[in-house]
Amino acid sequence: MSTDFFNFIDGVHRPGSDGRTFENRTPLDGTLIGMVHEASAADVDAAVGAARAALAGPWAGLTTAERSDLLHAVADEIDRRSDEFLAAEIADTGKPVSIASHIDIPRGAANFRVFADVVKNVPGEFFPMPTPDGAGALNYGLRRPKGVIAVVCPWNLPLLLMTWKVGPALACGNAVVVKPSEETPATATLLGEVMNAVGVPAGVYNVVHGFGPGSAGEFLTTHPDVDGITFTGETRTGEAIMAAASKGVRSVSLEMGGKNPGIVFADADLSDAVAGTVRSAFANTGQVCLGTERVYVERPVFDEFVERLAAEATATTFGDPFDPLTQMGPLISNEHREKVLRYYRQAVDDGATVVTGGGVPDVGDRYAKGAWIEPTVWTGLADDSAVVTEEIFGPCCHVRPFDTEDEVVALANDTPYGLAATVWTTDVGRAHRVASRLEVGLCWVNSWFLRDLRTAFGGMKHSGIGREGGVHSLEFYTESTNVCVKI
Ligand code: NAD
Ligand code: 6OD
Repeated sequence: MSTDFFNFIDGVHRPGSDGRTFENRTPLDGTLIGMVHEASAADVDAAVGAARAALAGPWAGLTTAERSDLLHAVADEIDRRSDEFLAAEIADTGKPVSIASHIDIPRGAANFRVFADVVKNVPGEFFPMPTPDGAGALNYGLRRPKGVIAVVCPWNLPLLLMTWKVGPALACGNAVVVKPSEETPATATLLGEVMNAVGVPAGVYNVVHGFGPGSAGEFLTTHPDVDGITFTGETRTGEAIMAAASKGVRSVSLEMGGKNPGIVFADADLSDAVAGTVRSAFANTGQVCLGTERVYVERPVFDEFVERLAAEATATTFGDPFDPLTQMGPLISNEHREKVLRYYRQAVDDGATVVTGGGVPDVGDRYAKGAWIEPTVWTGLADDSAVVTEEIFGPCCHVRPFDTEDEVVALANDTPYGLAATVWTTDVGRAHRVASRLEVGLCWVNSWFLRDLRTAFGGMKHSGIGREGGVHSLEFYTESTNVCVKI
């Protein structure tokens, strides 16, 4: 059965005004899921107009507590319809239920709950008189919603990453226009039904479908009535969006690519380090911006680590996404698989030892047309090989030995990216010392993807601009006014 994926504008699911559609196929086996209705420039204009009008309507009249209650209702409704969200996400991405039911869908709900609570508990800024130089004045800060927020999303964790932005945006009183990835239109569309069901006013949440340049992505990010653009995706796309945002001086929040290091010291609990690296390199078929594609292992445990990591990778189970024992789904598309396989070939050309993987698994006739790929471990590449320096976004990592702490910090930082790192050690002093020297926005010690949604999330260097999470999200989703009262 095929489904239509409509735009969601002013509380109504609608086809595109010029009748254009494109196919949505599942990467599991290439079957058609349904047709996506592409938004025209006029549709994007209508969505932005609906968002602007909502800011002047009943939405603006809600107290923070009332808005917070509505967002809790959104979260509860996602939970109530979690089977539908699960089915939609699995069809779009092919990811196994073991991931989608533990990570994607529960986080979709949690992203509303956390920010609904955060905005009720933000302390305001207040400086009593006198000022430090003796003036008779008291100062306090006001915060107001930024306005119409464009939310441009990738395909790897569609509901999770969209709601990570929509949750705080709405909690702060903004209205949003979401542009989901063309690869994963389903859960953003379904969320429109949830918004209507719980009574979020029309126009507060809008969805426009389409592509980037010459399509909904460009129409939205160049629209003059958008006040801020929050984007997650590739660094090159972020650069284009930043350029678009400069016209009209709109602010941007950018969460982009990474080439994240994992560092394993010889004193680490090796079982934990192996299990953690299996997750950080291969979870979601390696399509996680925080994933580890470069692993540095202290020489005394290098051979054992590589052997144990490769054994885990070789034992990976593929297949039916609804089987709870399936560990790995396909990549998002055959086109993306071709890109990842180019790196697999490049590794061989550059002289890598392919410890395991390197190709396409046999998943049987049922899934023969899907975008399946083997988890892959390499050793022996030069530090300047493209495989070691460029983001691949597949289930693969290069493992390299190191001898000293200074050496590994220099290797880890030798990248234009600065998103995340993972350090495995039982030496507490070393853990803190190394974490403080790594040029990343997020550093995990003896864990990976352990998330507290109140903390600052984002990257430095080419990995992004700004931080989201907890009160940090308020920096982007609100404007502040300082009131100075002369006494
Ligand atoms: P992408 O940049 O190709 O696309 C992301 C979104 O931008 C899509 O909705 C796309 O249609 C839209 N888009 C593309 N060109 C545009 C343009 N010129 N103007 C406006 N919109 C445009 O990214 P992707 O392939 O969907 O996702 C994978 C990338 O995302 C990887 O690089 C990954 O590291 C990154 N990512 C980063 C984070 C993070 O939090 N830092 C999280 C997830 C993914
Ligand atoms: O956990 C999050 O909040 C988050 N933004 C995760 C990003 C994962 C990237 O693929």
